[in-house]
Amino acid sequence: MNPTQTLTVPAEPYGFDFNPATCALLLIDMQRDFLEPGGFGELLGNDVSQLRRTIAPNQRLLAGWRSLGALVIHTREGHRPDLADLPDTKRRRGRGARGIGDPGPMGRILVRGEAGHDLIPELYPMAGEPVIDKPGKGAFWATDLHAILQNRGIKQLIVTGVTTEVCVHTTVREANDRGYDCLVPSDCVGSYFPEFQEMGLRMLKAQGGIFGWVSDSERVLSTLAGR
Ligand code: TIU
Repeated sequence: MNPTQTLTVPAEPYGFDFNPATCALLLIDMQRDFLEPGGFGELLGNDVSQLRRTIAPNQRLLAGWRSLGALVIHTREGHRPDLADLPDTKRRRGRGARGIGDPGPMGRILVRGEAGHDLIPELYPMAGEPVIDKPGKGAFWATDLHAILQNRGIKQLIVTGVTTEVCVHTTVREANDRGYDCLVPSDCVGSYFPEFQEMGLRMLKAQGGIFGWVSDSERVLSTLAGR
């Protein structure tokens, strides 16, 4: 990587200038319980195909990003087995038959160390890629993500993962308030709800890019390849 190189990805509301040496790819919560048929997400009645369509574009983007030697960070939403980091408000919300910490189709729901909490095999971290365990929707709250980014001199983030309006949005908003630029590739983020996908992306780039930029994996990869 050339530390002085500036690339521009075609994006909305305007081109996103970045340098891979100071930009990280942040994959949010690509976990089995959210994405796999038979997991917690589907148990709640959600259509996981809306999320699974993000797997292939994320694989291509991840491969391209790794080939540069640029920083990749993964996150997982979940809690300690003793649930000491689970706010009572979060535990009670939803009022479903089964909630966080209860036995689910792939182990205890959203509990660290359980099969459903793990990242999907298609996007599994490589050795050396930090994995951030987060108890909230945002990746900055109660984690060491900000410290890791500061230590690596990261100023910008390409944020992908699930779900668009929940953990991706919360993380992008947290990142903005901490001074990071965020680009969101639309085909690499997914929502169980098509209308939230559309509005979530529109909200990011409205008002001149109030929270950041929206592009897609093909435009990012073309830019990296110099096409
Ligand atoms: N990762 C993430 O977005 N967690 C969620 O709970 N998302 C929902 O859309 N429910």
